[in-house]
Amino acid sequence: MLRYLSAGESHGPCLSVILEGLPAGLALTAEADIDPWLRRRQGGYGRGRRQLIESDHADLLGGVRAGLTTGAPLALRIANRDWENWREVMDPAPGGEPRKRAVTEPRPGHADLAGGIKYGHKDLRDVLERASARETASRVGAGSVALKLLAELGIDASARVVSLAGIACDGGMDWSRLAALDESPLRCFDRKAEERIIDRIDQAKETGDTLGGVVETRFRNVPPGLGSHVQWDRKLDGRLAQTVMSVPAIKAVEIGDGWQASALPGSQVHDAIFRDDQRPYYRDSNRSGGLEGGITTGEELVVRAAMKPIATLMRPLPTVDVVSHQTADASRERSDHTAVPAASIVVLAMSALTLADALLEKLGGDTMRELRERLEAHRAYAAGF
Ligand code: EPS
Repeated sequence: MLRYLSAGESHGPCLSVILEGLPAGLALTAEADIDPWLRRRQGGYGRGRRQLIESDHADLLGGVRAGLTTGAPLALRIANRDWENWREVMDPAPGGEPRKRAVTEPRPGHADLAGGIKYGHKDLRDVLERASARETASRVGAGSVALKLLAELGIDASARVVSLAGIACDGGMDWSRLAALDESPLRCFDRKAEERIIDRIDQAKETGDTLGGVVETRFRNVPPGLGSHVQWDRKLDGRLAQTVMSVPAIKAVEIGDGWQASALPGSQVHDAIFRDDQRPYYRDSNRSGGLEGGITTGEELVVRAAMKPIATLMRPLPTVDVVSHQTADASRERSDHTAVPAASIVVLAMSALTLADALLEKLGGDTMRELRERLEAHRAYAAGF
């Protein structure tokens, strides 16, 4: 229903994004709805110097007039300011050899070697420029529009870091303190743990190392009945796992109590069902993370994702040069020491795109008015079921 595509290299002129399938009549401006999310993605303690160069902003190039979506594909452009410094290296015009700033020493853990073999590039820059996590700005550009759509329909969203470098900073979810996440350099609620983690990031900087972590995204006031149990590719848990796993460096995706549930008996895992005068159906726990049978239950949707440490190490691992075939140190590109806080925003963006897709699939509608009316009718139906 909602199709998202992007193009663009890390040091090319820009990232280009197309988002197709939006209803007409969604109020949208880059300044109010997209740029604040782009800024959040750029932040976080442990980011590298590139973020001092960039100041991400989305130019709306199609699909919006007078502040409202028209129903046509939305086109966005996010410029790379660093392009000015890379014009010669990234020039698309035919050029001579040797390539400028060619990379021949693949980084273990990055797409460099696998992508080089696959596409026949001995200059691994032809791989790394697109594999770079710069691409995640496109995801957040598109995801922020999905977040706006969900917000207009009364669905709230949150994204935070729950552990970094193995140090827990969960602090429990608190919807009334979302603003505190914007003030936290690690996008977490636990300020004590945050200090310890910042020390750990400083140590990693000194030793030329990188750190991973776990992020969590939640959606509240999700209607029941999105996704389906009837076919493998329609299950919403599976669809979320795919979109979230596609975020660079994400190595595991968990819905609700996921891993922990595998170790407990069923009586301590499943969420008993209740009904009373005030509430149609409800649970007093949400270990399922708001999904049963690949369908939303109406409880909070809870998705966690584990990010591995970034593959670019200032104290590099051994590798093999793809031209000389000699042992070498892996290439060193300027990079981040950790990007887990940024990843929380990217995982949120991808989850929002998937959830908005499931919502449009369930309710259809070419205009916001149709969508609102249908959602209201669906909520009333579910309450009376
Ligand atoms: C990245 C390397 C760094 C990061 C980049 C991801 O870029 P550069 O080589 O220009 O310093 O900053 O992430 C971003 C640019 C971004 O906006 O998130 C990599 O190799 O994956």
